[in-house]
Amino acid sequence: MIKGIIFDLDGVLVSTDELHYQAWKRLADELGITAFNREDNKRQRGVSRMASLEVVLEKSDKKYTDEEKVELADRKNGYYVELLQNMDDSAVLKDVKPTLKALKEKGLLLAVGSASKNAPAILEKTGLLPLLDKVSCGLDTTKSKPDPEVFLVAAKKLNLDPSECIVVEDSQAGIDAAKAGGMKSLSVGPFYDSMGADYSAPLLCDEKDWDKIVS
Ligand code: B16
Ligand code: MG
Repeated sequence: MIKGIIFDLDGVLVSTDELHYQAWKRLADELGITAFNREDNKRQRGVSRMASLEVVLEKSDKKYTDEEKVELADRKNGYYVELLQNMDDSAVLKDVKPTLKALKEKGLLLAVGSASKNAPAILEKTGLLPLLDKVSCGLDTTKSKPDPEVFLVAAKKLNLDPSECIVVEDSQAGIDAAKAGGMKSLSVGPFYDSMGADYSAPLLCDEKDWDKIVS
């Protein structure tokens, strides 16, 4: 029986995916990597900052040292954090707040499982933090999705077995991570019907669908 729901953050609860793209694009342009595009950006969804940087650099002939890569990732994060400054609850995706409240009222435990080290700041700025029981994010983990670590930490923080949790995700890496962790999965977002999840829906499901999923 499902007792807990673990939500990915970017692309599931809030729309920060465009801000990530703009920050990576700014860095890519500075490095003269003009071929970096939205198609590449799809592969950056849900994966860590350093793994996302590799997606940008694979279009460059230049080889960067590990030290240089850390500087580049920090620089991109600076641009991203700049873009986050103006963020407020308008960044929360449609129906998210009423859905979280309704799920809470059904007695379900709710957590975030996000690769982002900026997750706590984003949750604070958007007013989502009080609606969640626990947060597991890039600050708690060393391995990037599709490794299940971030979701296993979330389940542990909720005091639940992985088999009692369902993960809601917008990225293939996240759906693969849920499966690797022994959890059920629901895929949402623009690529929802092609990720091989247990359940799929373009947006967070309505109440009727949730009743089926958690029963
Ligand atoms: P940061 P999620 C992920 O968040 C993003 O989808 C991904 O594009 C980003 O690289 C990753 O967080 C790390 O974010 O640079 O802020 O630590 O989808 O797992 O909520
Ligand atoms: Mg995501």
